[in-house]
Amino acid sequence: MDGKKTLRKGSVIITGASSGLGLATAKALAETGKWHIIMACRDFLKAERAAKSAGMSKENYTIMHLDLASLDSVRQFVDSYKRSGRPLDVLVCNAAVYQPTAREPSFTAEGFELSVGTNHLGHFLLSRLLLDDLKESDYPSKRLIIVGSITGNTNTLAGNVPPKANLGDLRGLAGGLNGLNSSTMIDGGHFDGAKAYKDSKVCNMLTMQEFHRRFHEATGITFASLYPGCIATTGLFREHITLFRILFPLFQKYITKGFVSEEESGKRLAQVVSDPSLTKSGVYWSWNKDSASFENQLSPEASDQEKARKIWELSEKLVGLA
Ligand code: NDP
Ligand code: PMR
Repeated sequence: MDGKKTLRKGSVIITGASSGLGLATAKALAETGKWHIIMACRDFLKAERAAKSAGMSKENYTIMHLDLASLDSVRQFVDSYKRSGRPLDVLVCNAAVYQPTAREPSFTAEGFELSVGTNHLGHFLLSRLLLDDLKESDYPSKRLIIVGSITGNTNTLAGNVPPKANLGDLRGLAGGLNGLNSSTMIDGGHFDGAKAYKDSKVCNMLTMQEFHRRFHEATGITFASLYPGCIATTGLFREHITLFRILFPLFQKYITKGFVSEEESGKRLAQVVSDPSLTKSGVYWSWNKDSASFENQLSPEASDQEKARKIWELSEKLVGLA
């Protein structure tokens, strides 16, 4: 009898599914017919157009409003999701902003520097508030995935391109990253948009590991991060100068050979969402030249347990959980 039972569709929330990696992942999962994708996006119309142009069929996705640069919006999103009565099987924290040319910092609704506020703190609150829903899922494999990057890892060539990620003693984070009574940078230094992004990715990778240590055994949830490859054509580089946007994909394709198409990157992240063999928790996945996944090594800072614990505790205070 059990053999005849068909598995229900999995429910997966993907933040920032209106472009780039998030959209390509939504498309790849929708095409299997086995997933319902909740596209958690700040721009509803953009997301709707993106889903249509990707050829996703209506019954495979729902768009829900989420602005990660506002903790109120994160809470409202979580409330609406819980009220929808949908199970939650996988949460993918994918959205990000990158401000390499900004001379001055910008801020989230609560006054956190925008890159760390959006990429790390918004996702931190979102995943903390949805953890119970994941816990309750009866799906064969429930997962929480936080997208990381090579550029936050100083044990790689890419991670050594200045400005390098460095969280220092976390004094800026402790002060709220608001530029008033603290620096806007986690390490307390002067504002640098490119560094703030890389620092936020280190926070993403440390948060995934801290989740793993705190909750994997008790909940059975798989926590994972990944470097999807250099997807040099996405909207992430929208604020970079035109010359960079022209040369960067060529540089990555022909010189570093780290280039990956949006479609291929989407297949990689979709694998981390749904591949039955990728259930190991606490792993930072990467792919080799033949696109086979492997467990990658994080830099000393991106695997520093003490820092992970401190970031967790400071972030809890900043987002109002402690
Ligand atoms: P895109 O800019 O194409 O996608 C980012 C997504 O995040 C967009 O959908 C964007 O929404 C959304 N977003 C930004 N701010 C917010 C917000 N405040 N609230 C909700 N959503 C928001 O970039 P990528 O696809 O390249 O980036 C996706 C992930 O991949 C990021 O985590 C990035 O760090 C990671 N990554 C990317 C690499 C690359 O080479 N591109 C390499 C390694 C990692 P909108 O469409 O409205 O702007
Ligand atoms: Mg990098 C193997 C070498 C490699 C890889 C895989 C990347 C990925 N980069 C590499 C090398 C280099 N980059 C070198 C040698 C240079 C100096 C010329 C270089 C420069 C560079 C710049 C200016 N690279 C960049 C930038 C960016 O603005 C991008 C960035 O840091 O965004 C945060 C970037 C990236 N390089 C990558 C990847 C994946 C990125 C962008 C995205 C990200 O990490 O999320």
